[in-house]
Amino acid sequence: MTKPILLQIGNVTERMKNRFDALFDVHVWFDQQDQDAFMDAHGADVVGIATDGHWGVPDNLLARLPNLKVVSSYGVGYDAIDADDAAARGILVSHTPNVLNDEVADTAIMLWLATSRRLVQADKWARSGQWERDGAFPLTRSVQKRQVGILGMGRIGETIAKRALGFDATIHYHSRTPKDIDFIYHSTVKELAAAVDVLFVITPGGASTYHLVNDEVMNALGAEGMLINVARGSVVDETALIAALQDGRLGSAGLDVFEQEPKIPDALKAMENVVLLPHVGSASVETRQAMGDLTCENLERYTQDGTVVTPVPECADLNGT
Ligand code: NAP
Ligand code: 8YV
Repeated sequence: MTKPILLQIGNVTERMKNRFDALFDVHVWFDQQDQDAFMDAHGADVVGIATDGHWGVPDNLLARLPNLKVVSSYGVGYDAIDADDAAARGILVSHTPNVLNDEVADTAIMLWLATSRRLVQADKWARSGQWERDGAFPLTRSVQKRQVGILGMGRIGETIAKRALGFDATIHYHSRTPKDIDFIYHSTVKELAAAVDVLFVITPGGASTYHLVNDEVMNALGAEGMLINVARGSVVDETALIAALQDGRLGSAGLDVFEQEPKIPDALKAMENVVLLPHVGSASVETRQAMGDLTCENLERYTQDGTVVTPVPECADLNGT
């Protein structure tokens, strides 16, 4: 029997590839020399897409795949997929929530500690011999007993908050809706920023959060304030961030995500009060394996009973109908 066609966008691990191959005839989108010719030959037979949070589904692809039924994305953030358009076309989109909460929260806390205690500069001081030449490394700022802000009190936001409690933090947050939790709610981002020492950004990306952290928010965070972004580069106005750091209106920043990944502005690279990571929030062997497994399970479940394990909210009503 011929297998249904799965279009693979982006790279997958060997373990994922083997699971895809067992059920599907896999075609890799970026291997196609002539993508239009591929569409003419196979577009009508593509039933599934496997993709990730970075590549998502390129514009207009959904419209060119009339029999597409399921999209399985590796990663929880799906701002690179037009999920409303998919739902309107009856296409089920799945993602990988929860399995990465701990890893991303750990990365956020790591950035907070590294930025506050100047880990990168201290390491340089030790290995360059500056300790011997110039003596003790300058004192840094403590992370204990801080006012901690979470912008986006969802699955990962709450996991960051729990970890921050271990440093005796007072937790403040903003989301569009207050949650049933015992932390201090602020109805605007600016009000949240004004109340805290460190602001963790962990909302989804996309139009509704575009430049939510703007010049006003950075001014409210202030000259001693710290911004940690592990959400999406689009949530923070990067030009305004650079200006605020250069002017000293914002104290420091720890960044895992950027507006034009993998490009990082040279101005940020030059700053000593900034810690930079190359979008590695979930990037441990264990967590990436769990994300890969869930990406496969969503497709496998679809072939068994037409449902997915973890649909995105926009497609929840389609799951099982
Ligand atoms: P989640 O459970 O859906 O939480 C998102 C939170 O953001 C919710 O509390 C939501 O509450 C709030 N929110 C949504 N839109 C908002 C808006 N316009 N203004 C204010 N708050 C808003 O999602 P999650 O699983 O925690 O993941 C969050 C995001 O983290 C992902 O979408 C992804 O972009 C990012 N992420 C990054 C990495 C990395 O490697 N750096 C890894 C994983 C995830 P309301 O709906 O009440 O507003
Ligand atoms: C992944 C992420 O790096 O889950 C997300 O939203 O940003 C990360 O875990 C990414 O999705 C993989 O492409």
